[in-house]
Amino acid sequence: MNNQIDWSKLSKLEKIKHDSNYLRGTLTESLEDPVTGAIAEDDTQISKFHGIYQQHDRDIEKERKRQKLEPAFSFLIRVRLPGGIATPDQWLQMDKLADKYANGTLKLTTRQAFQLHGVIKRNLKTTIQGINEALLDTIAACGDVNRNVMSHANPAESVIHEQVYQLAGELSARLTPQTPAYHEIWLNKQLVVSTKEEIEPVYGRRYLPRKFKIGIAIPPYNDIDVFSQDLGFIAIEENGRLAGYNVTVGGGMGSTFGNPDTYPRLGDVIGFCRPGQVLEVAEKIVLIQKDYGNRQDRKRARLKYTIDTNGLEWFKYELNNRLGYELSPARKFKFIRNGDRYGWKQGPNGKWSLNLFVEGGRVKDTETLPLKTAIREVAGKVDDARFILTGNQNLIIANTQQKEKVARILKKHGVWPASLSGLRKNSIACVALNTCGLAFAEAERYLPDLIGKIETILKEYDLLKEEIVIRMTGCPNGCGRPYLAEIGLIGKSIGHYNLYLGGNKQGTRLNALYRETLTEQEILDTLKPIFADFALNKAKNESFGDFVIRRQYISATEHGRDFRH
Ligand code: SRM
Ligand code: SF4
Repeated sequence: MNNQIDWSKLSKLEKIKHDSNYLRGTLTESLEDPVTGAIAEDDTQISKFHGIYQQHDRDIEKERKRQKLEPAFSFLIRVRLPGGIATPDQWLQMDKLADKYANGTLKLTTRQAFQLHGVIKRNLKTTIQGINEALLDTIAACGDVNRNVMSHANPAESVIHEQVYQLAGELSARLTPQTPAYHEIWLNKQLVVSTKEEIEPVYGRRYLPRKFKIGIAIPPYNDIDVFSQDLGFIAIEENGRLAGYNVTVGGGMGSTFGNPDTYPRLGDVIGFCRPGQVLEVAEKIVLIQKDYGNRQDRKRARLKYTIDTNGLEWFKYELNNRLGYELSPARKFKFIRNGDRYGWKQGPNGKWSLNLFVEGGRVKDTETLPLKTAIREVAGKVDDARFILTGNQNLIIANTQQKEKVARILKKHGVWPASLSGLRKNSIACVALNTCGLAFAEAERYLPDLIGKIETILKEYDLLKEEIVIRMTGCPNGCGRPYLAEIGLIGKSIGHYNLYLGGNKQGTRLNALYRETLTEQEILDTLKPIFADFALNKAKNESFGDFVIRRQYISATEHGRDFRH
């Protein structure tokens, strides 16, 4: 088999995956090497499938180089959490691990997962074992496999929400790599596998050509940005029951400056399937991508390019063929927004949920806001609560009968009630510096300040309450889904950002480049006259993203292929 593959034609990673013996690589040896804080180069690729990225502290990289030291290596650990729900015990364990082995913070990601940053090599195994003690794992949180499955935030809202959450777990289980490597390397366990074929029935030796993402939305809320997913399911409710799901394919945000062959793209709705068909539909779509995805050029390897290269009709034909039946015609649906709904809500079961804003998804204590301490106290004292990570990097303390107790604790720490502008409430910032190796500019550490400056302008025009979706990333990879924002800011170099306008509140339209390589002052000077115009001329209930298109500041982007940086 090995000698039938012409490796010279394929991306370097294909051989690394193939030769890794189902994701073992030389990770065990790398972890034992006392000479360096890093792991072997090929292992940095394999470790991703185990939810682990090697990084280094970019704030001090020049100084370390000057001192002829190796970079300050540490690791990011991403915990897989389908549908984003943790129990109080799980929250407490993650909180403890963050203090003991990581940088003392918890990052809630845009895909409803936990991240720990700054774990050094000799603590990696203990930290993974600690995560496992809380019945959580990090398998497939990263790598060329299906990633954390997203689902509409709060299952306590209705029976349908609960069904969708269950489905997220089932999809995740069906598409999780089966190799025992994770258990062997991190948990010192030997699992019995009888035949080679059994090892990876879906993925095979080389796994997928690239990462793969699935999300499920329940209209009218699109809080998982379903059109940004490789594969999306839109729950269709009829007569109070879950009739099934519309299927979307080919969404994705990543792109590269100066490479027009790469672009963000919205998923296409290709039909409808019944609840009992979802797992099969998902698996067949993953298999099409496995067989036809581009394994030469990783920049063109996502499902969106497989579809654009071969055509949507080809894709549907291929899918129907593999299923042995056709998807039914898509049903009607309507989204009204992709943001979170803050504040207290009572579910049909009488229990309460509180959606909190977590700036940049970073749970930490600062001098003015002891957020981490406050949530730890809630987790320690409110045993019936669930902790739900939203796709907007926020947190829902959910489904509790102890509303007063939660409110008292959060008030004591000044966490809730909170007075926030409509802009800040609808903000997302990716991690970027100092940990992300791909960042050209700041995002999480900078957006809060920039928003403060924009708020001063909004106040002048009495727009502070206006809900405007703003998203910033430190590079065009799109981890904060900035191409769907009404105001998107993407880092070009330290202190410089491209400004994109014209996304909408429903997450159904890509924005477009408005101005390039702006400094902070230029961003403010550019936005100010548009806000002035908006305050004066906006139609009733018109959102900022729709307004900039109507007033021709920018033309709507019709298809990802037309998107330009
Ligand atoms: Fe992402 C790579 C962080 C959601 C598109 N992403 C990275 C890495 C791992 C950098 C790297 O490869 O070395 C970042 C680690 C930074 C750090 O220090 O933590 C990183 N991505 C994140 C997170 C933590 C951003 C956040 O602030 O929440 C999100 C983790 C989600 C999770 O729990 O799994 C995160 N990344 C996304 C999303 C949004 C989503 O999935 O809904 C996208 C856009 C959607 C998509 O995939 O198209 C996204 N990340 C990327 C890409 C571009 C992929 C592409 O098709 O080109 C990269 C780079 C790559 O894969 O080569 C990337
Ligand atoms: Fe890093 Fe770019 Fe993703 Fe931000 S968008 S976390 S800078 S890869």
